[in-house]
Amino acid sequence: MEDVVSLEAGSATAQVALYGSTVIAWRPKKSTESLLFMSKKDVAGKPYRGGIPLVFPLFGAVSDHSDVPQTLSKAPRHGFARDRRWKTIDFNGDRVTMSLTTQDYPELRDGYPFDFELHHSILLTETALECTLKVKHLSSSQNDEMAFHALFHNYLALPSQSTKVAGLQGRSYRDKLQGGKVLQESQDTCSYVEPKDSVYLGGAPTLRIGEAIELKRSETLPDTTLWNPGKEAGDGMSDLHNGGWKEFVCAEPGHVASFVHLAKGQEVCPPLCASRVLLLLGC
Ligand code: TA6
Repeated sequence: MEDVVSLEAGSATAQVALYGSTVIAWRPKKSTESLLFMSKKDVAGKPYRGGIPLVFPLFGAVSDHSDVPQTLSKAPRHGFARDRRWKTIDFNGDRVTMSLTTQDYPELRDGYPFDFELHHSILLTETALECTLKVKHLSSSQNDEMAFHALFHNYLALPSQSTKVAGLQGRSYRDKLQGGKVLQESQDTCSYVEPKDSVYLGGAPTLRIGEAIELKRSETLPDTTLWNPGKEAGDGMSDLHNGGWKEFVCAEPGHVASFVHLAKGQEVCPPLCASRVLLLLGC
């Protein structure tokens, strides 16, 4: 069975790895390079350092949060979704849907006591990449209410280190580099001569990264994490090539400031759309 599904839409292409259902490349029309950063250093058995890893059911580590339910107390850092081989359940040239279920991985119930199905659908058009994550809490579950975080951990390739991320001015954010202190964003956020690890709270803003990428999302993904490790942390990462920290910004729409709670038989479907605004490029 192939490990990567290739999508085409006109002259646009994308690749989605079955491992983690991770989008590992996206070339909108007229792009010669992928707009997603991928580390040149691969470490076997570790989730991709790049592309669009899926974070589910926990963002960060248990110790990062004061409100972690008992059912999530054993969840690994950033959850298990990015660290399992998903199954392709539908494919049609420009779109693919992959699933991750407790039916395929019953052992997941040991650390996360629910019956659930995740469906990750990726739709490619000539100028956009739309990722939709559907979370279904199955009626057969042993627990009534399933709690989770969900986030698309986008690694966006930076054309230059002066690239700005626009759209967060005036918003409140939790600065993880200052112990989670809540601050107010005073400017369009520049990248990335300084490390940054900030969770912007609520609002589902549309962001613009540089002059080519517009990042939209649904109301069900109201929070936004911006992250770049900076030189010291970046040079210490075993799965990041030398200087790789200068080549990306992570702009991550998610529901991570609080947990989503799903009753048995319920589902939620938060789409993320990273679109390329061609008119800005005069295309
Ligand atoms: O999304 C930002 C963040 O939570 C940072 O704190 C940093 O740890 C990053 O994720 C990468 O996490 P990972 O587990 O993939 O190394």
